[in-house]
Amino acid sequence: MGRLLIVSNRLPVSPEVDADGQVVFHGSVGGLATGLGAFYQRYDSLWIGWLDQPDDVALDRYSVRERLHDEHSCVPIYLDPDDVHLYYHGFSNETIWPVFHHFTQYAVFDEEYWEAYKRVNRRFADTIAEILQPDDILWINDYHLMLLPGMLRERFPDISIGFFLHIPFPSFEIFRMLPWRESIIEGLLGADVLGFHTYDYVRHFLSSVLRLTGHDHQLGRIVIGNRVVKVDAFPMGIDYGRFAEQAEDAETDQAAERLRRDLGDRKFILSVNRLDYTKGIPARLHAYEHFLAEHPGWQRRVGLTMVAVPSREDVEHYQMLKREVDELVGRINGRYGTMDWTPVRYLYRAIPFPELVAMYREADVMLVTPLRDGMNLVAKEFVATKGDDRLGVLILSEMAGASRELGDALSVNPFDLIDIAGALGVALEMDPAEQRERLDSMQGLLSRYDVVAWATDFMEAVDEMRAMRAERGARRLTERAIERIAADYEKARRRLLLLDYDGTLVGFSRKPDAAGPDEELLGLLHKLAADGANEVVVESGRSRETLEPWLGDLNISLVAEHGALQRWRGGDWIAAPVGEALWRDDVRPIMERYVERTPGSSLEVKQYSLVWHYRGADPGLGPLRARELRDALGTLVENYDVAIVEGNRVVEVKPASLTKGRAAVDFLESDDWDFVLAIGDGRTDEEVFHVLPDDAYTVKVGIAGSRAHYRADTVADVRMLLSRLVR
Ligand code: GDG
Repeated sequence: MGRLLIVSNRLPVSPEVDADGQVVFHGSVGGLATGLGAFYQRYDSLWIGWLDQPDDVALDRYSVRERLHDEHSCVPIYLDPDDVHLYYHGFSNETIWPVFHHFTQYAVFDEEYWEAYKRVNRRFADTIAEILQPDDILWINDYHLMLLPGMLRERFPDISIGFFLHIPFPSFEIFRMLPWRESIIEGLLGADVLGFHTYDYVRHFLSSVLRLTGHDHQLGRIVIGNRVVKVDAFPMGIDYGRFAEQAEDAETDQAAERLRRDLGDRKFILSVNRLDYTKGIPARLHAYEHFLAEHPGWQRRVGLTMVAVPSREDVEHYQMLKREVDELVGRINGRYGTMDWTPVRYLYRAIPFPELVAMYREADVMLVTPLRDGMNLVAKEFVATKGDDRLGVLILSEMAGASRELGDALSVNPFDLIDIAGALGVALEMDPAEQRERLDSMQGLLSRYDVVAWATDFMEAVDEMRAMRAERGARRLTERAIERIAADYEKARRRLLLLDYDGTLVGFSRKPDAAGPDEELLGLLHKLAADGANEVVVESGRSRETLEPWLGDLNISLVAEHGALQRWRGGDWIAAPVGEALWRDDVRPIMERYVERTPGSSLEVKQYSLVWHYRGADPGLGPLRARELRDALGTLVENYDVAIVEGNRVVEVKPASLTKGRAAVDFLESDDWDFVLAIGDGRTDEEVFHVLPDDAYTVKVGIAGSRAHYRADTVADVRMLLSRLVR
C-alpha cells in the first residue's frame, strides 16, 4: 500500500516557545488530526500544510522541517505575510466563505486575491511534487485548496486524489456569481473522489458542473475524457469515544460541579460556536428574548450560556457582528436581569476541553441554530457526552448539514424566531423518557458512524476508483494492443469491419447535421475499402438520407436506422420488412409537444423511427423532459411492437425487431470471415458486440460499462487504430 498524504490549509501542529526558550510543537487538540489518530496509523502517512508561525517564534526552517517530519509526520509550507493576507484572509475567508454560505452581500471579488489563491495552491502543488511517490494517495481538505486537485492531475495523470469539502457547496444560482467559477470547478474535478457532507451539496455541485462544463453525471459519476470522478456524500462523524470518555472523567466532574453551583437549579441552555455571521448568533439571541417575553413563567428559571470563540477579528463584518452581539446581550440582561439572575452568560473566548465537555454534559438544552453550516460538529459532540443517566434536548437548525442525520433533534428554521422560541418551550418541558429515547437513537448513529468510520468510508471510495482505473487500464487500447490487432489483421484473408458512426468515427456536435465526415475520415475509409479482403460496414442510427450524401460514394456498405435499411456495397437500399407503422400517429404528436415545451430540442422524422433530440436544450431541463417523455410514451406504445431507446441526448422510438445486432448477423453470415472487428460507443453497439463470435475484436469508445474486449478513450484513438490497419 502507498502512503497517505493528507493536505490541508494548516498543519495540525503549531510552534510555541516553552519556558526554557525551546520551540515546541502543539497538536491542535480535537481537530481532524486527533480524531483521525487511530485511522491514519494504518497508513504510512504524512500531513502537508501551512505552518503558521507566530512572530515571536524564530525558527530555523531546516531543523524545524526535520523535527516536524520525525516527530509529527508533518511537512510544512511557509507562506509570506502578503500571501497569507491575500490568499487566506482574502480569497478563502472573504470570497469563498461568504459565497459558499450564501452570504453574497459580504463577498469581496478581487483579482489580486484570486491571483494569490492560484499562487498558493501552486506552492502546495510544488511541495507535494517534491515528495510524491507513485503509489501515494492524496487526501486534500477544504475550500482553501480547490485548485490543487486539478494542478496535481495535470502533472501526475495517474495518482489517486480524494478531495473533501468541509463547508456547504452553494446552489448554482449563487455559485455562478464567482468570476472564477469555471477554474474552481476544473480544479475540483482533478480529484477521483469529491466528498461533501450532505446530498444537497452533492446536488448543487453536480448541477454547477453540468451547467458550466456540460458534463452530466450518472449516479454521481462524471466522465471527463478518460477519467471518472465520483461525487458523493460522506457525513463527517466525531471522535465519539473521546467525548463519551471525557464526560465521565474526574476533571469534567469538577468542572461540572462548579458550573452547577453557579447556575443553581435553573435550566441550562447552551450555545457554542465561533463568532461567525453564518452561525446565526443575533437571531438566536432575539429568539431567546422573544421566549422570555412570551413565557414570563420561565424568567429566572432558565439561563443561556453563550460561548463565542473569537474568530477572524481583523475582518470588518466580524467586528460588526461582535458589536451587535455585545449590544444584544447587554440589552437582554439589562431588560430582564435581576440581582441574582443573569439571563445571558456570554463567554467571548475558547474554553478548555474538559470544561467544554462539562458544559455539554450539564446542558438541558443545546441550542444550535446556524443560518448555514456545512455539518456542525458541536451538535454531535453534545449528544456524545450524554451517558446513560444524563438527559438533554438538542435544538438543531435545518440549515446545518448535521440535521440530515439527526432526525431526533428538534428541528428549527433558524430565520424564524417564533419557531426557535417555540422549540425552547417544547425542549424545556420535554418528558424525560422522550429525551432519553431521542438521545438513544442519535447516540446509536453517531457512535457507529464516527470519525474513523467516516474516513474509512471516504478512503474506500478513493480505493474503489483506483481499482477501477487499473481495470480500465488493463483493457485500454494501447499501442501494444493495436499492434496485436494489426498482426491478426495482416494475416487474415477475409475481414469484416463493423463501425459505428457518431461518437466512434466522428465526435458529437451541437447540431446533428454538423457531424459530417472530414477529409481524414473519408481517406481512412477509402483506404480500408480499397483492400479487396475487407468488407467495411458503417452501422448507424441515422437515416439513409443523411448517410448517403456523406458516405455513399465510398466502396463500403451502409446500415441506416439501426439496421432497418441496408445498402450492401454498390447495391440498392434494402428495406427490412416490418408491419404497418400505426404507432407513428400516436407517438408523433406527443414528441412534437415536447419540442414545443423544450426550447432547443427538435424532432427527427426517419423512415422507420422518430427521434427527439435534446442536445441543444437547457442541460438541466433536457434530461428531465426526456424522462417525462419516456413515461408519456411508455403506456402509449405498450400494444405496439416498438422499442423506446435512449441514446446520447436522444429519445428514439423504433420497431423493436430492428437492431444493429440483427444487421450485424446478416453480414456475419454472408461469408467465412477470419478477422472481425467491431467498434462503437453507444448502447446499441452492445447488441453488435453480443452477436459476434468470441474471437472477434470488439472496441468500446468511452468508459461506460461494456462487454467489449478493448476500450478506446476517444474518436482520435479509433482513428489511430484504423490508420495502423491501413498502413
Ligand atoms: C467547519 C464547518 C463542519 C468550539 N468552541 C470550542 C471548541 N470548539 C470546537 C468544537 C468543534 C469545533 O470547534 C467546531 O466545529 P463546527 O463543526 O461546529 O464548526 P467549524 O469550525 O465552522 O467547522 C462545519 C466542520 O468544518 C467539519 O467538517 O462541521 O460546518 O464550518 O469540534 O468542539 N473547542 C474547545 N473550546 C471551545 O471553546 N476546546
